[in-house]
Amino acid sequence: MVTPRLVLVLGDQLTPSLSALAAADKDRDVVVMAEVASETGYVAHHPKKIALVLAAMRKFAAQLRDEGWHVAYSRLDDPDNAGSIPAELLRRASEHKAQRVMATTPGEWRLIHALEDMPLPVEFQSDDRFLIRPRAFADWAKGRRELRMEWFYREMRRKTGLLMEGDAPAGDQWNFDTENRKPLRDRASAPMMPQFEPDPLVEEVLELVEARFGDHFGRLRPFGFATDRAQALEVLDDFIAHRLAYFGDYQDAMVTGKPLLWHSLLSPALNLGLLTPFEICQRAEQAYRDGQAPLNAVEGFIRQIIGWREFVRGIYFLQGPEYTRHNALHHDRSLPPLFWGADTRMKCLAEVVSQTEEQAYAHHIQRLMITGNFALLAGLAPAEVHDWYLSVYADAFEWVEAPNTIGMSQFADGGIVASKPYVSSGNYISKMSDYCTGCAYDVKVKSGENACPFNLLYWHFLERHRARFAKNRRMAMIYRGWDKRAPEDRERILQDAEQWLCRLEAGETV
Ligand code: FAD
Ligand code: DLZ
Ligand code: SF4
Repeated sequence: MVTPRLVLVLGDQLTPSLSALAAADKDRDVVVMAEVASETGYVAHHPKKIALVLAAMRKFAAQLRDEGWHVAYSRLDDPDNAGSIPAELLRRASEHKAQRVMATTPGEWRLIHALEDMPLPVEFQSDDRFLIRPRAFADWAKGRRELRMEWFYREMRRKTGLLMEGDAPAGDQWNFDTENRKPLRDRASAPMMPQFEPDPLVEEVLELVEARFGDHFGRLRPFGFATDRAQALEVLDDFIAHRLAYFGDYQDAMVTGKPLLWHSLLSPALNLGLLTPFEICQRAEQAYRDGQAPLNAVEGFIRQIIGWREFVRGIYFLQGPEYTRHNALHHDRSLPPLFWGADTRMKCLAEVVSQTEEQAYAHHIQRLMITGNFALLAGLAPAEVHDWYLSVYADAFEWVEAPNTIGMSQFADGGIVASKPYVSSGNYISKMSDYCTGCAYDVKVKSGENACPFNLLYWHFLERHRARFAKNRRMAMIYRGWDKRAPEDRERILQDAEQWLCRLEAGETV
């Protein structure tokens, strides 16, 4: 008799064409899926995120069984649950007399190492749900002085043929960002988030999560995420029909009480594997070819997926497991309680944090230019900022979260992902959002009690990192402008910033 092999399917590997499944034999092998404390507990995940992953895992296991697979599924509250992925594999191995494990390489070094350290041999299959493999990314990166997303993206356009007319980009331009990024003044027109009523399976998971993780930051109910492929396809259809056309125009806009605007909300389903990146991009391209959406929107959207998403994954694997510990700017201030919902007078932060608490979702500019911008300006410890982003968003998996946080947002990698830090004063926030209306601070005031903290901290940041950034080609002009201001003005702003940071550290409501 041939011994079975175990086929590991992780919570973010819910794709029928997964490489480990493709290499397995339905009649011989046992699929192992496990809800385990080590995965639900490596950070204090938002309850909505845990519910999303567990519900989608249960539905996917049922689908595999319907397709004839033998699935050994462990629920979190099974009395025999061994508590971690390796321990569950060992338990299943002895139960089924299996001697080998087949796995699609996990998206996190922590789990890769845990599998490598197991006393059972593990055969890794590369994760071909992505458009480029880590080794091919390393070849692309080799010998380059700087790794810039834009050059990588052009290669990916050529490789996939997306939005190409022969050898040339559609519209004779690779990137249409200059036509994008308009502020939104008409709140009423912003679409609502697509939501799904929990079915009995989801409801059972919600009850489990409520009982075990009810004390984590984040509201579990109402829960409306897509938890299976059919629902994920509905989100995609809805996006293509109603939001894609304006995606470019309002990509950077932020509006109180409107979390989604014209964004797709596809990252949770995409990162779990319910949808594949290529099928999403093909649908977007088709909408352009059919005249349903303009090129600036479709190009901007496809760039996020075949450009940024693939690029950051390449960086994660290229940089290795130490990447999350980088702290190039030596920032060490603790994450203040306002990140966990404590009162703040800053309306922009209050809005994004409370939206995050409710939805486990914030769009890119909210993450980058509100919470991320503040964390960077205030000198918060990048490792704590990384843990926060990894826990509070439903789409957060380390391969994508870490390069965005450590690299793009916190510049803690010293410029591997971003060529300059993403920092701004309140002026940008005021231009792109309606947050400043009704804020206790005044965005137009540059110093003193009422001054917007982003105005104070922006110059404090630039001054304390002058040695690093003054020579940066893209920042030299900002320093020149600052240096031309009256010395007493500069001194006042820096002192006010210092005082404000002291109040933040003292735990005052700022
Ligand atoms: P849309 O705006 O509709 O974009 C479409 C798709 O493009 C997204 O679904 C996503 O798959 C992809 N995409 C867009 N921007 C990026 C990017 N910078 N990196 C990778 N993919 C991108 N994204 C995650 O998927 N998981 C994370 O944990 C995550 N953490 C982030 C942390 C920080 C500090 C920042 C600044 C960004 C982070 N992002 C992360 C990127 C981005 O914010 C989210 O992908 C996006 O907000 C998801 O919402 P959406 O699906 O509506 O995106
Ligand atoms: C995020 C997550 C959670 C909350 N729970 C589980 C789980 O119980 N079982 C599982 O297989 N996967 C889970 N995941 C997803 C993993 O953490 C994810 O596979 C790794 O972070 C690699 O990307
Ligand atoms: Fe944020 Fe400053 Fe605007 Fe207040 S005034 S919402 S702190 S940018």
